[in-house]
Amino acid sequence: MIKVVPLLLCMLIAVCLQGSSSSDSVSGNAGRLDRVESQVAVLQAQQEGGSDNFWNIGSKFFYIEENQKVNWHSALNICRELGGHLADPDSQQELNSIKQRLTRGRHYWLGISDLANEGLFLSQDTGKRATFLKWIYGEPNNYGSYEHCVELKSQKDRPFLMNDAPCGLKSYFICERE
Ligand code: MMA
Ligand code: CA
Repeated sequence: MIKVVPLLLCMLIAVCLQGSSSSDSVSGNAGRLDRVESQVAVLQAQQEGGSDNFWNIGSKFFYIEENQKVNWHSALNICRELGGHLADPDSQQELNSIKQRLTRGRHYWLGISDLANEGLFLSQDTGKRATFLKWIYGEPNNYGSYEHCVELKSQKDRPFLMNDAPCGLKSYFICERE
């Protein structure tokens, strides 16, 4: 019996080593790591953001994530897990209320993209054309031809306005709940 345990351990290690040596499994591990990372991000947002941290404007509730930067797709996922969606402000009044709470110099993802159709910016929530777009002068410019996700950013002392940015970029984000 005493000799069986090390033997079993050796077999287990051999199987694991064999598994992880193929390139398939390397990318599999990367995928698993991504999923673990995104689960951790959700847990963190749930803990810090919880349902109580949504604040009210009119008939909507907003949550501003200021503790972790994530790519646009993770931001989508986290907002869903919090029971809402990545925000798409639909009036100047709403944008003004949100702007007051943002931190200068930071970038925040919104739930708007032209991933499906270059130049056609859709609300992720409705699947329809975004009704309220307030671009920084010169935007959207699809800089480098890979900017498909919309963020709020402020330059120096200018107000927060929209910019198209690479979806893989890690930024803070704003969730919304009806
Ligand atoms: C950055 C990036 C772009 C934006 C330009 C404006 C250099 O790229 O934020 O999305 O359009 O700045 O100069
Ligand atoms: Ca841009």
